[in-house]
Amino acid sequence: MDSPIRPLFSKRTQSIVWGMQPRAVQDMLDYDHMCSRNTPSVASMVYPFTNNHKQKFYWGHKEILIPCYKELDTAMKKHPEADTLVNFASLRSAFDSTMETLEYPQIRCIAIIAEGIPENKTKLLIKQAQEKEVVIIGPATVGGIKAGCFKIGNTGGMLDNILASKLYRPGSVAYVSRSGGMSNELNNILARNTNGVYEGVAIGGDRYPGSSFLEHLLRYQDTPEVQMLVMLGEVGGMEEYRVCEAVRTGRINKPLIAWCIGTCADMFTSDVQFGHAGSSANSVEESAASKNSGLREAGARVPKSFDSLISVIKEVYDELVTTGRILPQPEVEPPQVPMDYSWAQELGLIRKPSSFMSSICDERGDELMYAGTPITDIFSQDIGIGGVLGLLWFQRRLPQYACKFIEMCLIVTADHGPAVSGAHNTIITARAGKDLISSLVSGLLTIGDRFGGALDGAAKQFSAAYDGGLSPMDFVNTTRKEHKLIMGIGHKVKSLNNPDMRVEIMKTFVFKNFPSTSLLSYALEVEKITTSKKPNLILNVDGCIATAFVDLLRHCGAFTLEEAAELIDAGVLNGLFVMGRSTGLIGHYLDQKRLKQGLYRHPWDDISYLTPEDANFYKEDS
Ligand code: Q5B
Repeated sequence: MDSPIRPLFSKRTQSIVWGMQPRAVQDMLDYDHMCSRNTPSVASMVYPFTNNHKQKFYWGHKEILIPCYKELDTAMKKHPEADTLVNFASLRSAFDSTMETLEYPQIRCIAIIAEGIPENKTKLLIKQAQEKEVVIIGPATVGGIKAGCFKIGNTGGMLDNILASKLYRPGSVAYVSRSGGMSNELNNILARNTNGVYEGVAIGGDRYPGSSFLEHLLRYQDTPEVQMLVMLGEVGGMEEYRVCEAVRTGRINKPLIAWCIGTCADMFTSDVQFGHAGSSANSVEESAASKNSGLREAGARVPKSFDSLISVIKEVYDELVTTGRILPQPEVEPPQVPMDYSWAQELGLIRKPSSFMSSICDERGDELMYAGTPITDIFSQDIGIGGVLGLLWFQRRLPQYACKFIEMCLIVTADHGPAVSGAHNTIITARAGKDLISSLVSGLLTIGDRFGGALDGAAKQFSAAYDGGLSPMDFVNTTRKEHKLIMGIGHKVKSLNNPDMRVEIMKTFVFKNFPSTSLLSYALEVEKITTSKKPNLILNVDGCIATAFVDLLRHCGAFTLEEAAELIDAGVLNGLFVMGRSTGLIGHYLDQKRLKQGLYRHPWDDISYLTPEDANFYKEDS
């Protein structure tokens, strides 16, 4: 008599995983924990596109490091105890990596997950594996599972499924199927109607599977703990007839429940190709109906339809229990595997206060959203940069004239020549060899009460005066008495005689389009008084934009008066100048680079070098 076929897996089986598959490795380790294994079933990983390193995984509640090697050879030498290879290589590299693996005698089983490996290459693999007495599971498979011992990759699905199918401890039923999906179905059926799965293998959906139904059934036949066999065949191929022969001759004498899927193919007038590459009948013998008849005649228990498969399984199992061949064991709860935080959160089982809150932009979904508006709408509705600013700064869809006004603000503040504080700093920084961001920031840092950053102050001062009922004259007098400057008034070079065209353009637009211009009009009354004292004390670009913007916030209908006040308090108006002027400052940086300007040094003749005594004189004088 032949010696019995050795089991493929045990509780000590260790594997090498080919491919960067951290999720599958974690699944295998979680399964190990559930099965109370002492050693991880993954000894190492191999990934040619990396350097040798270690990766962190959970081992129950603890964390462990699993090595990942660039070369298969290193993995084999470092882990001589590993006898299984779980090959996640793509269809392009699965052949080469499997062939390479077959060179190592320590390997007894290779699971090939990839789908689409050319059939001629699979045939070569099979030939080589047979010569080396290596069992190949796959290609085009999820793999297999030996309950309580070892699981290949993603077999069995998620942990709750494995738990529900009681795959953490052995039952008495071993099965072989083609598809991973049907294996899951069998895991479930067997857990509900028998004492569960002992081992299950999905040989894969290709026309030439690396191992056959018969090979696995013979191993189950020779495994004393297995009392009952299940085979789920398919339309296509002749493999199932080899099983018929083994049943007929008595090589298989344990009860075998068998069903070939695809009987519906007979209802079609033409040949049908089902989902798997191998699931199409090229002759009557290859049809599911013919194979089911053959199996029935040989002595297998074949249901009338897939629907009655469950009742036949139950019937056979009950017979085995009644005759004492199977002694159902009391159930023992498996150790709990902690749930991953992200999964628990997705299931709504846990909650935690978030560290951040954000309400203007959401990039998580299919489409980027600005304040709830998808980016495609922003373009299809052509809301422009003014509209985008409205969404991101105010969370509002602003009326068109408001969007236009914002764009005009950005245009008029974009630049005002190289002499102003911001541009000057940017230029000096660029010439000192610094990068764009440093040069830009250096320019931006000059923006404040005196230069470009008078908008917020102007908005607050003018609003307070206007809302407090001060006449323009009283306002000017009060600020003078308080020794305060009026923000938004005055310019270094612009004056009544040299009007600032930017201000003229803005005023014209505002008076034409805004529903109310009360604060801007008030500011212009103030300007009449200040310019009567000095012609350069005009309502400057900051003051014009600021007062017009308050009018906009208060009267465009998108904000309450409180919201408008809150926005002004938050400093939104200086943001307009910052955003606009960034354009010019970047321009100055690029200009300096283009002009290849060297390090700047200020000329001595432009600096008054004072003695400390002179300085004190100035101090006392002021
Ligand atoms: N006096 C802008 O000063 C400037 C007065 C005032 C009452 C005032 C000054 C000022 C408020 C801040 C402001 C934005 C520093 C300006 C901008 C962007 C820019 C820049 C560009 C661009 C100009 C002379 C006399 C004194 C003062 C009195 C001056 N301002 N009184 N309220 N606001 N304004 N900043 O010419 O009696 O002789 O002692 O601080 O709005 O930054 O292009 O350059 O796009 O880049 O140096 O347009 O007005 O005048 O300080 O020597 O004062 O006028 O009290 O009176 P000046 P000062 P007195 S737009």
